[in-house]
Amino acid sequence: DTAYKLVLLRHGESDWNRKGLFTGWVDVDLTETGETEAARGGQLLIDADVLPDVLHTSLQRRAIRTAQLALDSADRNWIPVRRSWRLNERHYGALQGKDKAATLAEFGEEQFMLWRRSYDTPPPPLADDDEYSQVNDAAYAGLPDEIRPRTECLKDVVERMLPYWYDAIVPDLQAGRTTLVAAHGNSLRALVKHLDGISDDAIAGLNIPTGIPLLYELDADLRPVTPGGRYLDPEAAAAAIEAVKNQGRK
Ligand code: DG2
Repeated sequence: DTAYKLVLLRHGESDWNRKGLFTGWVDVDLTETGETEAARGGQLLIDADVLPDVLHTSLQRRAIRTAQLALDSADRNWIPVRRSWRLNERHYGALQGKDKAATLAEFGEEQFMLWRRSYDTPPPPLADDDEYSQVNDAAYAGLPDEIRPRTECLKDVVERMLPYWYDAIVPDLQAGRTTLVAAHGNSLRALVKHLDGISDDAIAGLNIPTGIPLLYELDADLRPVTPGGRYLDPEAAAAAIEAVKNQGRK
């Protein structure tokens, strides 16, 4: 039996998704395509009659703006919002700002996929003086230096995301609120891994498309009623998942 409704939404296409660059914590904006995807995401919420009562986002503009555009088209601009660095994209370390295709060509398939999809191999750390470092970003000024990431693997993301899940999101669900989480490819992979109990190996094969709401109906124990949830546009999701999988390849 469904007790709770949770909607996961990866931001729409970003400038760097379009350009094929590793993004991570770099605060890039949406493309026009991304804006359209986001607004359509809101329409899909209306069509499925899944209207969010509360929103959680990362601190990154591509997720924040996607949620705004989706809620605007769903006529739910007014719902309360909480944001946390714990929903940020995985910090991509020294890969931030690098071209995915060029990285694949330089390091080869195995290393490339190890960095993109292995559970516990982080890319090399990003230097604090790198132009794509966030160490001096005002958004993270409140974070103690020792927990401010310089690189992360998915395991690191699971570990920093779960406290926010339990402390901030679960209480909203338990209060009966339909809860929208607007975040990123890898921070949502971390959450889906937890929800569906996916193994460290199998999570490598899971990809999240941009801009298509993924509805999880959860039972009273917060277990998915349908494993994997349900994309509100399954056909578009299937095509977009293939595109994410093949990033960096011509
Ligand atoms: C992408 C994910 O994150 O890239 O950081 O480049 O969801 O914020 O666009 P997002 C990035 P992959 O791990 O799929 O290469």
